[in-house]
Amino acid sequence: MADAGVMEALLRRVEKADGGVDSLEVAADLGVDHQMVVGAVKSLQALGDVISAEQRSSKQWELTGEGNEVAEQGSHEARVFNSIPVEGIPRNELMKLAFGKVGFTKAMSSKWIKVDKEQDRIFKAVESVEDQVKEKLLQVQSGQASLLDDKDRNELKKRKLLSEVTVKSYWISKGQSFSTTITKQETELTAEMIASGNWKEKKFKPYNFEAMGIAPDCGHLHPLMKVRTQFRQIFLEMGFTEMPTNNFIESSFWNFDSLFQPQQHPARDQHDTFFLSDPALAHEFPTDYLERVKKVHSEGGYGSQGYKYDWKIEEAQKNLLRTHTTAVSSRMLYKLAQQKEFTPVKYFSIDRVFRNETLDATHLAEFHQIEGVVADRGLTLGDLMGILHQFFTKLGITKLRFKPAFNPYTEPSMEMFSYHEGLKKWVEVGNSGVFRPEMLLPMGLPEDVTVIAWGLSLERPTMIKYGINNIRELVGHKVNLQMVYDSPVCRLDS
Ligand code: FB9
Repeated sequence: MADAGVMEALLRRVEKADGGVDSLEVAADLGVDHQMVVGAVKSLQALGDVISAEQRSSKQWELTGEGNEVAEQGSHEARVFNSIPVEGIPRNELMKLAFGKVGFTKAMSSKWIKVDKEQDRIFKAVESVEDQVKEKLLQVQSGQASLLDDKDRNELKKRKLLSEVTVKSYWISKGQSFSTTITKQETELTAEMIASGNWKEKKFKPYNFEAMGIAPDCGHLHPLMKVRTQFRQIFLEMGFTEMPTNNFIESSFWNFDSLFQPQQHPARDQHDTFFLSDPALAHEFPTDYLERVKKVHSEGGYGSQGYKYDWKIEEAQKNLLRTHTTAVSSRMLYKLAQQKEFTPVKYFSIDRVFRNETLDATHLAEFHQIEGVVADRGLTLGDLMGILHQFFTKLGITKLRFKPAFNPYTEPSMEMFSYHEGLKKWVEVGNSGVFRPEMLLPMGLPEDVTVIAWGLSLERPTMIKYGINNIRELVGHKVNLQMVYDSPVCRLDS
């Protein structure tokens, strides 16, 4: 709020003025800085339609720094004249004075001084002089620049004692609700005002819809969670149902055996998997299903020769931190197989998985796996390619390539690659495949049902979308929480 005194003084001048007043003149009248009057204008405008203020530019003559010095101490030539004693002064001594050179030239041209060449001394040529330059500058300083003619002003401008500046000011006139008294504006309508009815006499501050809201002091979603929401939305609009993934701990049976991953597979040993010490073993399995899994691993079946090894339940009982969400997919497909009638399904999951792997700038011992699963009669690799194109297009990825790969539980399998315009190279964007019959048939699914599935991580797209290079800037104890607060909303398709 501006100075109330200046505001009231301004209103009084506007009231008396015929038409309006200029803010520069008001500032000169009140002897205050122009910015004080501008502040009063802004405050009065905020009170409603008390005044009307139009911004305008005008040219104004102002003294330069040197001009102010001359107005105070006299022109160079006058100061040279006044510094010459009766007996004269040696030329070189005069030239040592700060105003010597310019003053000597001007005083000579005004015939105020003369030079004795033999002695090289300078003498006064007249009794006294009138310092008109100083007088003119004092006129400008007191706001009477208009008394000078163009010749004078240009001469002073040429000597860099005067400059013409553009000054922004306001032309202030009465508004529709003009008043010389400043009534306090209410900023809120209270119950008391309504009950008493005295709101009718009050003035209310107009609502400023342009004002920025106060940042709410609230929680902030981590970028991973923002990206997860976007992926979840993509799956939901594709008709997928989210799987229940609320069990980080899994048995080796569901994480590996049910996926036809043999018990001697390297991924199943300590250096790739986190096994639990307590409770170390799981004990509850569907017994008839477990027997079929044991048989398909050790003897084969369903047209497969199996792995021909001595499958051990003790290995299947080992509890671990799930290494992929495909363990959940397996549980869901087994449950689906228990239905009397098979119905096609589309499942997805996005949740944490754990791998005892070498850590680096983009890999930690855990990540979020995104997985899509479609079960229907007669699905083919072409269906998988088609749904992958549809899924990745929603991520803004249109250039997709497939490369043959291997997974223990899918055949055929493919890695997906996308051309990254920024990096100018093809980057891996996931893995996929058709679940093997040795996985599906022991569950009891009909022989003509095929299941296609794919997976990718949540961290990789998040790091790319948010421009984060080191995974430790995204997750872990070193994360800068301000990054979380400041992270913008996520739009995957743009
Ligand atoms: O996510 C990965 N890359 C990726 C994904 C999306 C993306 O989006 C761009 C912004 C638009 C960019 C990159 N990858 C898979 C590829 C690599 O990052 C890879 O180095 C790391 N992989 C993880 C596994 O690493 C141990 C990513 C993770 C991954 C790999 C495979 C699966 C899931 C996650 C799977 C599967 C699967 C296969 C068949 C059936 C069911 C599931």
